[in-house]
Amino acid sequence: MNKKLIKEVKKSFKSHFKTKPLIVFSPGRINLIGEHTDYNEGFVFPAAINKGIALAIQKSTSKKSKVFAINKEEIHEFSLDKIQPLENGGWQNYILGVVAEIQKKGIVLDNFNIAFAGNIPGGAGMSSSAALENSVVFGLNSLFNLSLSKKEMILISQNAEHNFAGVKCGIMDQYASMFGKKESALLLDCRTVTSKTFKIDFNNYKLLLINTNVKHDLSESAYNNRREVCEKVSHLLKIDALRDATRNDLDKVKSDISEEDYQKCLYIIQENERVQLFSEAIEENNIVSLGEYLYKSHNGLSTKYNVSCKELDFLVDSTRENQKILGARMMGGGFGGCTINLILKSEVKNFKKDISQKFQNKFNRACSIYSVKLSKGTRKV
Ligand code: GAF
Repeated sequence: MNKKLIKEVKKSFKSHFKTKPLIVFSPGRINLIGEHTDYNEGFVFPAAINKGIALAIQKSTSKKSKVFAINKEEIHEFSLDKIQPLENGGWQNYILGVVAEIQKKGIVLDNFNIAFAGNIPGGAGMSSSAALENSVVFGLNSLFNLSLSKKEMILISQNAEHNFAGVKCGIMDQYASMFGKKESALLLDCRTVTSKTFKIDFNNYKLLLINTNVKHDLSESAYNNRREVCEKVSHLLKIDALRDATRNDLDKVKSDISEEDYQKCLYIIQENERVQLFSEAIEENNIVSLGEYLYKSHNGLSTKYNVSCKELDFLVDSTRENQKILGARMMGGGFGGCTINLILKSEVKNFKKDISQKFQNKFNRACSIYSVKLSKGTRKV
């Protein structure tokens, strides 16, 4: 599948820019567990997948840099001086942001051309934006021999997201997309930005993603608002981040904060613990408890952290009575996107048919279902 994508990008670049490009593939990600814990300096458990962005890049002698978004059939041309975010910029801002963040380091770039295309469904919570940012920074690093380390590159990508897309994201998506390993997930400590690799094999079970195909408005402001709540309470507790808090600590400031904020912080403390328990269960090959943690995570995200929506809740609730599904939860930032399900391999076909029908009947629109392979991170191809 990616071979076709890469071929298409190469061909399109050559026909537009008439030179031979360097090609980068940067994957999207899934997250087994640990949602919204990354910006609390906690733990997350993501994996890079076999869907992503293919990007072709080469130096240019013209006075401007040009980027061709193949899927959208849109070209953006810009000068490397005084780069600013575009007011209604979508994909353009991820690219401009990466370039500007590289320049902030005092690095002088020459003009370049890019063509890119992707196969990550947009708005699905599978980090197409991190994949795009990483592909650009990785491509520029290779093209101009910038000697940036992978860690420097993901921080550039994250800053691009903060300053050009306006989302104060954590480091999970950029890390997973850059450092992903084949057939593995990464238990990432977002404080030290280091990870432990876990080979993933769920015996007779597999992961299945179901996309609600909805992305609700205000998801970005709601995301930033969650982060502000966490930081406000950390400040009150005189700690760097909620990673350092226990429920006991939180109870001591309960009367100083609203019940909603208390519940949100409690969710973070509990989710962070769950990531640890989940990784222990993987080590013990205790697949049944993995499913239980997924449900607990969803309950917390939905009722305490308040980032689910009716479509996600419906998908998760529809699995609860099915003995062949061990667990499910919403994945990513929330307010739409996908659920991740741990399902008996032999049940996949039945379940797909059943849930598609139920979702259609309930919301009068289709959901989409994907199987993904856990794959390597950003690389030259
Ligand atoms: C989004 C963000 F980009 C991540 O940093 C993370 O916070 C995630 O939402 C929620 O876990 O994908």
